[in-house]
Order: sequence, then structure tokens, then C-alpha cells
Amino acid sequence: MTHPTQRGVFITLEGIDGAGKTTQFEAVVGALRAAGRTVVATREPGGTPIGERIRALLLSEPMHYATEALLMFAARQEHVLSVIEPALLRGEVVVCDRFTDATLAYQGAGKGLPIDRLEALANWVHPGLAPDLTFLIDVPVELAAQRLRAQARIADRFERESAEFFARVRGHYLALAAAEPLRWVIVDGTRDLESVRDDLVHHMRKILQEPV
Ligand code: Z5A
Repeated sequence: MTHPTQRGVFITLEGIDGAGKTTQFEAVVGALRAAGRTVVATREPGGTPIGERIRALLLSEPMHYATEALLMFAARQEHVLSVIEPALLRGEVVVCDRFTDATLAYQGAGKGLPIDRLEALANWVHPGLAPDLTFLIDVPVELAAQRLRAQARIADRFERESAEFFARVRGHYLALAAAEPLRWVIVDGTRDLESVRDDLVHHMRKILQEPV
């Protein structure tokens, strides 16, 4: 008799720009692979050929806020249907650099689009799908800005937003984490790279020992 495959685990990483999320992504993916898990490592906006083309538009072209939100969800629809859900159905672990929480924080709190409209879009695009675990790598806005300034590259459209904007985004992430403490783990991102990585891997190990 064959047994249905156990559903996989959906893990996301969030934080304001410069928090160190992308730097730590590989540590999370590496810890899972070292534990013998099959991992799909992906990101938003992006993660599919169409999603990556939408990402290029989003990062470079000025557009109305509503257009931006709808493009985030268009890319996400493709990503959920062709990458995330199939991997979860195969019993794999999906690690995604940002997901819908980023839309609530950036387009909602940051840019002022009504949260209930964004939540309605989320319910349409991925009904019943939410991350099992979300890491919020948290740093004060000024430290994140210092780190970005230290990088010798041209800032994209999102990175050019004001400190007040990033303060609203950070505040919304912290509120989301407080509202759902079983899903979110807040990691202090102000420490050195190794300490942040050790913290993430420690939480990953705990999760791997427990059925999520
Ligand atoms: N966005 C949105 O608005 N709505 C949505 O729904 C979604 C996204 C999904 C692209 O996302 C943009 O899309 C993003 C939000 C918006 N805004 N921007 N910009 P992204 O995730 O691809 O881009 P990002 O957040 O800007 O990633 P990033 O530039 O890679 O930032 P990060 O991941 O937070 O930081 P990092 O690159 O890992 O680190 C930044 C620098 O700090 C780097 O030089 C590191 O070496 C350094 N760093 C990192 N950690 C440390 C520590 N602990 N100590 C010292 N230095 C450190």
C-alpha cells in the first residue's frame, strides 16, 4: 500500500533592506540540506521565469503603488502555482526570501495601500497557504541604511525610500510577528554575521526535530 507524501514545510525570511536577510539565506538552506532535507530555495518577487521578468520591472520602473502591489501578486501567483505548492505537495522544504508579509509591510504600511485589499488579494492568490515559519531579521533603520551605503552599488527603486518609510515597514513586521508568535521568530540582526547565522541554525534545528 502506498502512503500519501507528508506535506512539506514552508519557511520565509523577512526584514527591511539591509537587515542581512539575503546574506543569511544560504545558512538556512545549508542547515536544512545538511540535515538531509530536499530544499527548494527561492525568492520574491521572482522565483519563476515570469516572476523574474516582473521583478526586473518592479525594481527599475516607476509605477503607481496599486500597479506595484498587483505585479507583486501576479509574480506570486505564478510562483505559488508552479513552484511553491508543487514542492510542498512533494514533501519538500521551501525556503523563500520574502513572501506576502513583505507586501503587507512595504505596499501596505510603507506605501499606504489598504491592508484589507492586500489581504483580499492574498486570499485569492494563495487561499489557505501561509508560511509554517517566518524569520524576521530585525535591525534599526539607521544600521540597515549604513550597511546599504557601505555597498558600492547603485540603490534600486525600493532602497531609495526614506528612513520614515523603512520605520513604518519595520514597525509593521514587528506587529505581524507579535500577532502570530507561533509562526514568527524575531532574530536580532545587529550582531555579527556568525551570531545571527548561529541563531537561525539553532531555530532551524529545533524545527527539524519537531513535525511542523
Ligand atoms: N518587496 C516589496 O516591496 N513587496 C513585496 O511583496 C516583496 C518585495 C516580495 C527586493 O527584495 C525589493 O522588493 C525589496 C522589498 C520589495 N526592497 N528593496 N530594496 P529583495 O529581498 O530582493 O531585496 P532586499 O531586501 O533589498 O535584499 P538585500 O539588498 O539583499 O538586503 P538584505 O537581504 O536585507 O541584506 P543583505 O544583502 O544580506 O546585507 C546587506 C549588507 O549588509 C551586505 O553588505 C552584507 O554583507 C551586510 N551585512 C549583512 N548582515 C550583516 C551583519 N550581521 N553584520 C554586518 N554586516 C552585515
